[in-house]
Amino acid sequence: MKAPEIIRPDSYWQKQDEIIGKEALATLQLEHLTKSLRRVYSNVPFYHTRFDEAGLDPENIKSLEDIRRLSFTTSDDLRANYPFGLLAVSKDEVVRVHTSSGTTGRAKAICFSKNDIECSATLIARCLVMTGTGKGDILQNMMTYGLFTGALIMHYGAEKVGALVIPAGPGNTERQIQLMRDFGTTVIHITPSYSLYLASALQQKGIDPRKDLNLRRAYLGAEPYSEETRKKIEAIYGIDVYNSYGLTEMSGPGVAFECGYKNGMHLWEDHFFAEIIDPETGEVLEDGQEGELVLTSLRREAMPLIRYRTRDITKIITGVCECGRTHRRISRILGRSDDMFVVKGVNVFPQQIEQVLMGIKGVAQNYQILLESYDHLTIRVEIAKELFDGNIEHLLQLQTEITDKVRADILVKPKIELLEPGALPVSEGKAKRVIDNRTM
Ligand code: DLL
Repeated sequence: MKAPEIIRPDSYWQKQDEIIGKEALATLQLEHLTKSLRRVYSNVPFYHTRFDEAGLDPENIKSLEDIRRLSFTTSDDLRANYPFGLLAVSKDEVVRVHTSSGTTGRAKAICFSKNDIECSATLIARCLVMTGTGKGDILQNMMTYGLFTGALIMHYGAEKVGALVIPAGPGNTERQIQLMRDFGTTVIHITPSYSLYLASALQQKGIDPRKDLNLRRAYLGAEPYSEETRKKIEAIYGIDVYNSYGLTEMSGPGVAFECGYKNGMHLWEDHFFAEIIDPETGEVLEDGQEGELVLTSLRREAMPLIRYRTRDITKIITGVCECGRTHRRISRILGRSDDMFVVKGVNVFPQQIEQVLMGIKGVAQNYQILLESYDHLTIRVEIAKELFDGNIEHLLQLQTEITDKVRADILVKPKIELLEPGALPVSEGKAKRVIDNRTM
């Protein structure tokens, strides 16, 4: 595979504040933050009370750090105010709603004004230009169209840069392959888990994506995945894979995105103010320290959120990126603090296990983590078809290799079950990797 193209910010995108000095950025952030705080103070009773409780006057904001006096907004606050409780504009200014259901409980509804849609499409356009997608590209959008932001927000941004968008949605793998061949798809937007499944479907049909398709790059996001998974997908398809991060609460995809250097995701700080906190104490951490990402939307109109706890664990990468963009980068998301599980007293993120599995030769595309008790962990792993050739020695060796490598990484010895490809359920949207059957 040839080295990815490095796209430097050009003058058009500089106008969009893609490249901006530290001080100019801080000034811009403060200006937008002040506007946002004034809007929510006047229009959202929930925030009005919060400001009063903290003794904070939005007319008197002197620095970005002043918002540290406010307590965090959580997903419970969104649920409690469902559907319109946090609206900062009148209802007739709202042109769209997206929801995010999370793992438990009521949905969280996020409203968009016309300008919110325009801003999110512009941010996606910035991400696409940064990674080389534009006029002449054919982008097959395999994310779910509907209440989920994944497909629609990307769709609007991709049209903005002049790409031809195929609104395929996920699933119906036969048809996906047909579309890719008929239209000569050059870019796919897809979840990591579905891209792995699609790879095995292509293999089964004897299609070599490197020779038989026209693909050049993929945008993968909406769920955590490891660097090993990226490498695996890049090798199978012969393409560049870029990590894309976002959440409905901040308008969906386009919050942070990798450039050609693929070394962390540029978080668009002219639209979002980022803090990393200790998830236990809420204390704000220094750049480089790992913790939970907290975001404040600086330019959303319909439903700006102040100090929103994303639950995503990451860190700010220190230093400036070689591409020249000044927006700070966040590292690959390690996992959600609520995905973390404890086995034998050890904290484990599913992604740590994925990282180990995807680096082992013979391991195929799908796996599942089964929790039956608090001191025991079973991992079901699909392995390459050829390994089921009747040679039990090979299987035992692979089982031992997986057991040892996982234990070395997470410090807990797992039980490994080897399965044929296709044995585990396939997800078209976000994958459910952990089955937790434990009772308290
Ligand atoms: O997943 C938005 C999105 C769509 C992002 C398509 C990228 C591509 P939600 O359904 O609200 O929105 O889920 C947001 O998904 O808080 C993370 O936990 C997780 N997530 C999103 N992108 C990544 C990523 C969309 N690149 C939640 N790596 C977030 C890891 C991710 N986790």
